[in-house]
Amino acid sequence: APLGPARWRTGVRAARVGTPGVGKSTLGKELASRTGLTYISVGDLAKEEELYEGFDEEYECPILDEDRVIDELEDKMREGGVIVDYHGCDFFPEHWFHIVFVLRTDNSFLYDRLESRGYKGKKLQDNIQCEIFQTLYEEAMLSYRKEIVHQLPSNTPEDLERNLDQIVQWIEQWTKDNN
Ligand code: DAT
Repeated sequence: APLGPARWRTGVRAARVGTPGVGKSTLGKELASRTGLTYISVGDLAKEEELYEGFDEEYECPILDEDRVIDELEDKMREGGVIVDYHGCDFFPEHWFHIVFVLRTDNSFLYDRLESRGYKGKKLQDNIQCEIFQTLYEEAMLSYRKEIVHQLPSNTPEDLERNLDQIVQWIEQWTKDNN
């Protein structure tokens, strides 16, 4: 049964991070439709509001203006009940998040996903390396208390289902403990 909004009156602020292609937005949209959480994709927000401060020629992508992202999100964060997606999380204020989920995908799966998204050459290689070296997991562990950082495997549709259940459970527990 879908969860009613009343069950989701929560102040929780969760982040979900991971290398491009691990499944953040897929999971985010499902989660938003099953819960009352507000789903915020920092990438989409930056695109809509043009929160950029230049262009990276090497990676052919705009450079995020982190300070303006933080300003834009401040009000929503104060309200709570949000889940924020971005590949990294080291520039967010530490107090913003009660829980940080790091999605992880094995190389073979990730390679195919990024290739079919049109990534190639250096961009493809660097993103695969980022996952191999667990760069974003380590970044999360350095930026937040270790106890709030959770890794979730995201290889198969079964993983997606399990992750949804787990995240819902963690957030329900947090809400119980903090009301
Ligand atoms: P991200 O938002 O992290 O860049 P995405 O949600 O766009 O990633 O997912 C990239 C692709 O992988 C997309 O085609 C959906 C697929 N995918 C995501 N999670 C998956 C999972 N757990 N099992 C199988 N495929 C998945």
